Amino acid sequence: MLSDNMQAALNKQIRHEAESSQIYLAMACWAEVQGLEGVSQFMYDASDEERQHMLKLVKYVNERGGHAIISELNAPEIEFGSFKKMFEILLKHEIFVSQSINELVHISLEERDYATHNFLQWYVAEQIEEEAQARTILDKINLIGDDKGGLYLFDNDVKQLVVTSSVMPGA
Ligand code: OFO
Repeated sequence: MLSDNMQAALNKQIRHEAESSQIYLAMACWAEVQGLEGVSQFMYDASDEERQHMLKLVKYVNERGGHAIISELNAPEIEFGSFKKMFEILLKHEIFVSQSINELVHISLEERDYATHNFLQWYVAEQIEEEAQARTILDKINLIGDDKGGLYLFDNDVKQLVVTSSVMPGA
């Protein structure tokens, strides 16, 4: 059984994951309108993944005798100005989510809720991967600068990232 404190914190995370999904969906739309197919596909996939992260939490809360709360969400930004800016926002957002997961881990230890502590380890690992991926993409963008041909190659590169991660088991 979840403590009230643990349940409230997990429900807050459900909202963060749902908001992440909306943020990446807005980024997918912006990239699609700009004509960058690879980046847009990457963002559509990221949005789907975030929804899965949310659902995993929803199921967990309900399974542990709690009640997962589906709440209202903050509207995401819809204009990003540049790809660099967009991926900077993405990295910043992932760092925020990592901090929020850390806070949950902290609460699980305080509450001596070792089942939740164990459940959260998947999120800890996932956040490391997502932050690293965002940093790699930003490094590439910084290498390209304003070069149009580079941007085309970058889009193709990101498309490959999508293909690789959907082929990788458990990714
Ligand atoms: Fe849910 O992993 Fe990113 O935010």
